Amino acid sequence: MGYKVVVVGATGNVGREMLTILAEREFPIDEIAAVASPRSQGTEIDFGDTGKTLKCKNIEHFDFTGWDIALFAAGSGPTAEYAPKAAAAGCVVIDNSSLYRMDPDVPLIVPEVNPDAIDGYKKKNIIANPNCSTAQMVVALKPLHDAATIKRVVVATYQSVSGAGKAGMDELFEQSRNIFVGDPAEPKKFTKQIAFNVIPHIDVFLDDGSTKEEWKMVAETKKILDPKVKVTATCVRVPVFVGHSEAINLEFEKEISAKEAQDILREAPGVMLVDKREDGGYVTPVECVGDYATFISRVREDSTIDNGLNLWCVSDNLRKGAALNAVQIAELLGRRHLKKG
Ligand code: 11C
Repeated sequence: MGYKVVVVGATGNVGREMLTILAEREFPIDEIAAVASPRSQGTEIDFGDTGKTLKCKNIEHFDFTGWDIALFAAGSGPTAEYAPKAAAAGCVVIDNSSLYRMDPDVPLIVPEVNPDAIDGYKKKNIIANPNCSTAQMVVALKPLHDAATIKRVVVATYQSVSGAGKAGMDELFEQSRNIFVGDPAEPKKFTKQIAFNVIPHIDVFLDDGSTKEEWKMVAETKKILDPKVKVTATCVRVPVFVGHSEAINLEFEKEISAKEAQDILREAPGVMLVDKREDGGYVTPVECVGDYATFISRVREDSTIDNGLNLWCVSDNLRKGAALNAVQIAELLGRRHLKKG
């Protein structure tokens, strides 16, 4: 016996990836529905490589009664309207937007890091999925934090355009083509040219000069990993289609060598260590696309501080950063709370 699962926002980058991953991981499903905005009603979407095609239903008329789990990839606006309705109808919402992440009554879960926190989901019947740049970072940090207690994280991100949705991907493609043929490369989705450039700005600016993406990395890491860990972030958009990269500097309470960290990371859940200290002996974003792992490379000691390490962290932002983590949460929910059969 399986679950009745709804994917809301099924036509977007993350919604499509959710359907692919549900099929790929053979999530036990009795019935699946693809739901989207009224303008996508009737759009046909593949349910992964199952051979099954789903016709998108209109969110405005969808009744969540009798459905077990809804994976929301719809953005904060539609989520604010429909997630409470789904939750009130008894359908557990796993939400990829930022809307509920900081709600004390909503668990924010990365299954490799804080699985026990899921037990609090019944307060609202909603579970939040973190921001992509946070998810991959905490997967890398958790085993090192357990071993030597992280005091401070300094992170710079190199985030792909797919984090900004299909429009971001289209803009990188069109600008690159336009530059080659000598046409103007006007920014639309991004604030400046993204092709052959980098932009130190993701999400809105806050009063202290940081951006909301940077704030999310701070606040979400504290909620998922440990409120005592200090985090400072600089988030940068780069001309890569899929795959976020992060240069992470860590300061620990206890001594930890690069060799010890490599040994820990080699065994850590969700992590793939690729750290050969030779030409090409590290992972780049194009190599992580379509994979489940958070890849770690370039682990080395930082001799400018006590107990310091540097590392390079790469993951598919549409997978571990979004759809995969949401499906892993659904799997965890099934194992712990919604047992079937
Ligand atoms: C980006 N990280 O790369 C963002 C996308 O809070 O879920 C995801 C935003 C979020 O633009």
